[in-house]
Amino acid sequence: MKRRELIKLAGAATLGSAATSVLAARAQNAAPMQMNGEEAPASKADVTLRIAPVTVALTPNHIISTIGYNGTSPGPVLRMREGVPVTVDVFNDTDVPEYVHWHGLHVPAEVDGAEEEQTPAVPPHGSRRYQFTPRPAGTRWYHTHTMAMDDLHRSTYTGQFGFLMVDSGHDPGNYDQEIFLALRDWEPFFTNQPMDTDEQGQFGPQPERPSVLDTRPNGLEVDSLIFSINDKVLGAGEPVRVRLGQRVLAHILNASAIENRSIALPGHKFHVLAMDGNPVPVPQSVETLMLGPGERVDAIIEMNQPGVWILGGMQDMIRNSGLGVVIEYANEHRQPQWLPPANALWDYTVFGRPGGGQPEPDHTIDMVFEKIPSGVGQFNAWLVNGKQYPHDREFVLQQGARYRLVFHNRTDDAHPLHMHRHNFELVDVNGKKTSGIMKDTVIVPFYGRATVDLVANQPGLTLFHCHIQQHMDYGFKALFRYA
Ligand SMILES: [Cu+2]
Repeated sequence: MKRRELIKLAGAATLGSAATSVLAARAQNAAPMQMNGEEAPASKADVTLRIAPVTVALTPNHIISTIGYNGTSPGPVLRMREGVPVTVDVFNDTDVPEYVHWHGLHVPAEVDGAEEEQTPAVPPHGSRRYQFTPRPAGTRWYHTHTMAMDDLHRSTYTGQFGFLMVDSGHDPGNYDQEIFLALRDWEPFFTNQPMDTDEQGQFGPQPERPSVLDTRPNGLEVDSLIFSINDKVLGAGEPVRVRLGQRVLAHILNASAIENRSIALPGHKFHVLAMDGNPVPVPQSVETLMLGPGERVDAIIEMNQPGVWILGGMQDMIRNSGLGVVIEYANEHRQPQWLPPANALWDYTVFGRPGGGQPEPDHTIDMVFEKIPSGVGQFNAWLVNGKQYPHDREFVLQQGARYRLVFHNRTDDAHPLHMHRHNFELVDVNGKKTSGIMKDTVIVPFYGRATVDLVANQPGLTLFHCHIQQHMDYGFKALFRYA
């Protein structure tokens, strides 16, 4: 663990230096199309995305090369209106086929942006037009969706991600400032000694803990030593400037390919309005947020503690290695402060209605997740119900039916499980019942269990997977079909 402590931040010395603000990723999607020899589409698109190499200045002295959208990473914040059809032209300036996945949208498989669902690829040095009707409203995101396997310069290890805001037209707008915070790690590497960051799940019940643990040596996992919020390491970008009494609406996304993250802002609470873009039944104020890769939280932060604070990762090593942003009140000029929150627990069910109350499902599907440890220098394999992908014809949905999916996590890791093209309703987490929480990604705790209800109302191939890239690549996924 010492190795992380070696990474020192530039810290306050670089505050205010030339850098992009937290809002740098604001909409900039109307750039004129450059054709570069591609065939011109018949009509102008509403949105143009260009996949190409970009540099990201994490600090003035640490500039990385990756792949991004429209010259930046994160890509532009895209804004669409719920129910209003859009045309998106995607140009791929790289040497490999690409997909743009619209995470959280209920769109047909042909445009969802996943090879497994048979969406056509955006060919290398070519383009493809996506046309769909964005729904439902809420904080969605877009990202690449290819396999990376042992190539840490591909797929979600790159900078191909951005926010996608689908507006209903009924946004009450009861806030003074809107900020977008995408949590990231960079320069991933393989190691047999990853740092375990799953604080969650080591507390509480472990209903899926096997009576005899698998003691075979673990395989290679992916780790990182440098973190950011958006494109800046903590202290390297402009602070978020606020005034006493302001209400700040924060849209927070975990765009990591590798790990769940917990964050806090000393002296302040997050009043959680929505998870994965969907309003929660019981908005609550909490001190800590935990997000798995793919998850989003929308929260109001009441600015009522004048000072200069670090909004950042709960773990000292992660935060000190860059996962954070400075929140600076007007006329306050001290060193940014961090204090650990009193309550670090994260519990989805506090935002739901207590108890169950869902209609009885038509069918229940048990899904058991296991890891086959591969040993030093090899990659672990991941099994769903004893098999690796694709589970052809195993998960077949009848349109209109209600399915209760029971996720049994028999591994020593917490997994963010994502269902494409659908939302599901949380029914219980480790036996704690809830209702009314609609999500597209759920963290199933370490040796834990979670149950969700899925209404089969989006015909077409539907990919289900762990949103940790390496787990997905090495078997942790399944394809659902409609009968
Ligand atoms: Cu996983």
